[in-house]
Amino acid sequence: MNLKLIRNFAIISHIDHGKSTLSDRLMEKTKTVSDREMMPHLLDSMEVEQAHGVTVKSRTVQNTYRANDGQDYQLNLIDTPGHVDFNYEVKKSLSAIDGVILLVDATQGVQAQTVANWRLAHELGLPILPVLNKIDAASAQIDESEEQIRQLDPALAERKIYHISAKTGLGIADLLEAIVHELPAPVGDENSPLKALVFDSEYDAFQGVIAQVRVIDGTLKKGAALQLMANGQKLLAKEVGIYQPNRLPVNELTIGEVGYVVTGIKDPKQVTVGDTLTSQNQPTKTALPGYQQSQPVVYAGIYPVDDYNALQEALQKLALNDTSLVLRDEQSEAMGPGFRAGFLGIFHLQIIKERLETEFGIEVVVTAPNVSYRVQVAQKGQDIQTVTVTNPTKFPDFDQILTVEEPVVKATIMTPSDSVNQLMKLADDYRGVFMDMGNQGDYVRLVYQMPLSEIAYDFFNQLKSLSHGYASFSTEAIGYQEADLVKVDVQVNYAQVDALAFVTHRSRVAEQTQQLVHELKMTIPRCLYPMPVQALVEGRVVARVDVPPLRKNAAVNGQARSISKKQALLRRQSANKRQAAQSDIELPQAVFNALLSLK
Ligand SMILES: Nc1nc2c(ncn2[C@@H]2O[C@H](COP(=O)(O)OP(=O)(O)OP(=O)(O)O)[C@@H](O)[C@H]2O)c(=O)[nH]1
Ligand SMILES: [Mg+2]
Repeated sequence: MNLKLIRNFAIISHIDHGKSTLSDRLMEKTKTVSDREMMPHLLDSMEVEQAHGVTVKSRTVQNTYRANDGQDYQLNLIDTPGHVDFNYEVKKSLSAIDGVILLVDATQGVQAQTVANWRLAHELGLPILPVLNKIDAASAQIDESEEQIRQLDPALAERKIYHISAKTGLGIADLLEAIVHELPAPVGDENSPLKALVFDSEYDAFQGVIAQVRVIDGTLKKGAALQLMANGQKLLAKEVGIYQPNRLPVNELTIGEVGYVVTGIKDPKQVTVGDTLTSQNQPTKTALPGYQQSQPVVYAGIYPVDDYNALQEALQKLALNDTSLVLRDEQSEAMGPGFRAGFLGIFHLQIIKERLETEFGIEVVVTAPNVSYRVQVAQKGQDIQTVTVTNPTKFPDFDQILTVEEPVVKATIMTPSDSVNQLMKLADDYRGVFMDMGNQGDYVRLVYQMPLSEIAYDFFNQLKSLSHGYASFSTEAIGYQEADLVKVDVQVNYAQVDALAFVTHRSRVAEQTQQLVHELKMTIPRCLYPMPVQALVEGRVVARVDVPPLRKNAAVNGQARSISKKQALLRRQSANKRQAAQSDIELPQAVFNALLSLK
């Protein structure tokens, strides 16, 4: 393929600004997909994506476009996710392309993830094609949105901003010409040894690991003997192909092209995303720089409801497909063997749980998520140590703790001016410290310093509901800060349940523990005897309720009995109790959901 006729680009934007709908139109106009096969959000093929109406994975599609100059261009597009929890997907995609379409919803204007994704592309020096979408909508504010785009990137000041409606197809023909003329062709050396970037991968039950690649130099031929440079893993290119958007085998991928290789490797751990693929006989000298591992934001325990091995296998395959998922083995007294997993946010956690269920048919219990803490501990006769804690059960004993630090972020909220007061109150409620405020077009920009643990859970939902969906929000880590945090232990029937422990701010303890024990009263499966549920902080019980028994308590049911009979009953009951304290308590997911709903 002539390099000059190839365009590799990604579509980036804030969530819901219409990337997947635009991809639909581009595939339709270039006849990559027939009318019969076409359906809205064709690239959001995962069940979880359809259920939530959001893109979770980047998808690559090769289209052929006959331009007005009469030539056939190969347009490799990547549709990326807009949700902040899947930002790592955007980062990976950007390393495989030569330019981006920056899509802005004209009814919303520039939003937090527009800025964040623009910055990613800008830092890589990628050419940017600005496009305004949804101009068919009655509430479209075309001039204001254009102004915001020009403010965001002064380099776009003189450039034409394309106006489209991804829904009706308006302006798509012009956009296709703009892609050909305004975005650059790839560069590379055809005669150099093969160098290809593995920018994503997936697991196929029959074919093993399938690597998504972008050929940088040389040619990738079917049947070639290849090797991965990071671990020296050798492989045979059993099949090479392109996405249209389903896999379509071809004989070779030439420089600048984007496609896939069936590696035949069965162990998902052998292939890392960001690695360089080269030829065994004639390897390239230098590897590509690879990716930085993403840093998890929240952690949670994942435990199988029945089969541990099936869960382990499924998680390894998922981690191959989603490299921002970080896994470690974990053993819980209450739940048995399982995993400690790190996620980029709560939505990410929810999606992984749902993918385990829909794609692998595995039911799991997920514990309440937490952030990581830095704890200074002093033990008798030992030096002061700082430990990082990502699991509340590993939180040091309170009498050894000197200080506890939690991660804090700089949170930037963009909101229409009529919601400012409510959002400032919201930020206060979530322990936010006001830093700055300013205007950006019609929007007000609020900057707060906030503990990560406060915003990781339902802050985003609250923000959306208070601003009727208009406010947006982005964060930037700024380090750790000391806070008065304590660990809350939970005992059910006098037995400590490690998987229910959590860490919280001391000022929240009274309210949260009351709420928790009452939630647990409703969710813990009942037994034949009353079971106390208690929350403890620093060894003291701070809240307690009894889970009522399935049958009546004979000793207190108001019947007239002799006192000695009552005493005999009570003795028997307390003997039951002691026996029960050692017995297993079943913990369904509902019990952990009670922890999640704490305010
Ligand atoms: N009126 C109008 N609605 C549009 C247009 N383009 C997209 N939409 C709607 O906007 C919503 C979001 O569109 P998507 O294509 O899923 O947005 P996205 O950017 O892919 O979203 P994420 O992948 O989750 O970030 C859908 O309900 C679309 O029907 C448009 O041009 N006009
Ligand atoms: Mg999408």
